Amino acid sequence: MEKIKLAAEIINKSEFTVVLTGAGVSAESGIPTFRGPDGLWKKYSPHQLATYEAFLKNPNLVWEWYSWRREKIKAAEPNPAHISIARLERIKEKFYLITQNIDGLHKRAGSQKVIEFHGNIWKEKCISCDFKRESYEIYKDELPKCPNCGNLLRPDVVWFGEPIDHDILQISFDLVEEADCVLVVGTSAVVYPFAGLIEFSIKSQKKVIEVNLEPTPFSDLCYISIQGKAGEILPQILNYIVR
Ligand code: BV8
Ligand code: ZN
Repeated sequence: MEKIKLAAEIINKSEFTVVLTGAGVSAESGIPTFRGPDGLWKKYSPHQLATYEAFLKNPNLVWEWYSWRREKIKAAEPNPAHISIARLERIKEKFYLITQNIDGLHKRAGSQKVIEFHGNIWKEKCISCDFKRESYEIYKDELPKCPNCGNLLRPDVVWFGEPIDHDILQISFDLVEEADCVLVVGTSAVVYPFAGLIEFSIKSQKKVIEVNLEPTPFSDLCYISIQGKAGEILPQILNYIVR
């Protein structure tokens, strides 16, 4: 309990709070994480499927995987971790959320100041022209084609080996630079450049508070590291946040 009170005290004193999240924040909504045993889909690891090469080689397989995830996400609800972060946004005057998650559950929980660092699973773009759209389709056999040029549409997410949008990268590092408190929730912190935001926060002596079921490469370097379920820990922290 002491760590929870201390974490709340730091957030209460914080002039500018930034929250960084990963798949662990959606685990209690039934969304498989990447690393956990449930991260595997049909023997494929996410790293094998979340690449442009994999898509060109077998677009049906990759779309089958994203359709499977769309179905899970459609059936899911934001959990108390998402809701706590949305509440914190309404309490803290200067606040921002940067997530690796493409599931859109933060926004469904009411978060507005959100950067989707790796894109959103409900967005699609053409592999050759600049056509983009939002779609809630679950593709079975027929794959989505571009109404402009007829080429394949792909999920508008960032795949391994692909750069993060330059503006998103710049704004995200600027936000972390301005923050005095960084709350890191449910990420294994191994995928870059997102993990670079955590590294930068620690190096520039921000008050970094980590909430994770397990230790991560940064746990010992954080100001506070709280081990537990985000859906249980974050509501407890919110209980001590002054409105
Ligand atoms: C790029 C979108 C270059 C798609 C994703 C530096 C060092 C080493 C490697 C690299 C480097 N720089 C770049 C690389 C390569 C690579 C990378 O980082 N590889 C890793 C594996 C080593 N990075 C890239 O390829 C990036 N692009 O570098 O481009 C470039 C530059 C210029 C020009 C050309 C090219 C792009 C990376 C983005 C890939 N896309 N997602 C999709 O989702 O389908 S990454 C994807 O995996 C997620 O978005 C997320 O980022 C990552 C998974 O991590 P987590 O979200 O943390 O999930 P995970 O399952 O791992 O962990 C869950 C955690 O939650 C655990 O710690 C668990 O304990 C905890 N937990 C579980 N339940 C709970 C909980 N915690 C609390 N409560 C619970 N209930
Ligand atoms: Zn097109």
